[in-house]
Amino acid sequence: QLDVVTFGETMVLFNPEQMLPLEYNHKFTKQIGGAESNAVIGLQRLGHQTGWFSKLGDDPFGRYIHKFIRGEGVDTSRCLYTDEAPTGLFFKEKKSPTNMQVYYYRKNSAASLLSADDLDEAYIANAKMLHLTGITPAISESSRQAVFKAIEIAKKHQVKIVFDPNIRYTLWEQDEARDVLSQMAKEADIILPGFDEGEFITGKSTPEEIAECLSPNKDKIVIVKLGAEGAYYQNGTEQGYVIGFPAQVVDPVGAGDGFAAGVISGLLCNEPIAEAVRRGNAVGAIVVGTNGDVEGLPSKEEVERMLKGESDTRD
Ligand code: KDG
Repeated sequence: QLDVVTFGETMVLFNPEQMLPLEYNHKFTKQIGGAESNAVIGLQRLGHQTGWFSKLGDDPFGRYIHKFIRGEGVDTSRCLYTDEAPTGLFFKEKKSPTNMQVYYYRKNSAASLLSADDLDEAYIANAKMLHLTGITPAISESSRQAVFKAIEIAKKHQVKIVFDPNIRYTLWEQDEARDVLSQMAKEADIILPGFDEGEFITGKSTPEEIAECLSPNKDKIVIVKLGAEGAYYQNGTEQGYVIGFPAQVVDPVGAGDGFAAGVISGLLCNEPIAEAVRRGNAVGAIVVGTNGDVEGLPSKEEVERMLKGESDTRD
């Protein structure tokens, strides 16, 4: 049995070697990034069994992504290929340490052809948790349908749904995004919004109000990420703040996926919620120290050292 199954678009990332405007950058490092695969690669490194699938282009970039993720130990047996569209790409642009932007080349990509018919019900039914992000419903109508079909399957088989909004404002209209993300949040058991995302979805302006609005009956776990400050959590019986770890930020992209991996890992190990959130904070703080979306995801031992305050063992 897999602990966590996820699906969604993973792209080849071209990461510039120099801190320059993109048009003046001549050298790039080829890496990968995708919120869903980032999260399960993180979980795999923390010792869990996970599965990821997507529709990849039948091209060298598709094969590169597949091999990379499989190489991390993630089960990719349900991964599909198409020759009807190419694998999506994205580029980062770092003009200065605090000025970072992302350029997507993913419109009509292979992953956007993913549809509800591509889901293997038994595969999802057999997992403990289904991890979904708000990126998948934004990339195409058919992948949005796949998301809602997956939710139906998870509900039918009592698979817990973890929802990380991961809002990408460049991919869809705001009203449409709010509507779809609210529907996903209603169906989820565990919701992991960033503070701004929680504000966007609920219209509320404090972590407490956001959590209350997303789970008025307190039947869900809601964890509102507060960046460097840490996070606020609410479940059926407890709520509170967990302070973050000091971090040296080299590349903030992927921090939220690392946080999700840490929290889910803690919950899978039946840790008290505040401990699981602390684990999420630790993974997030470690991930931002590495230039890439997945390369810095830590091993279990590395996280334990951070949790014990042995920060000198870093780098
Ligand atoms: O959360 C990190 C992701 O943003 C990145 O890896 C790429 O999936 C991606 C996206 O849609 O931006």
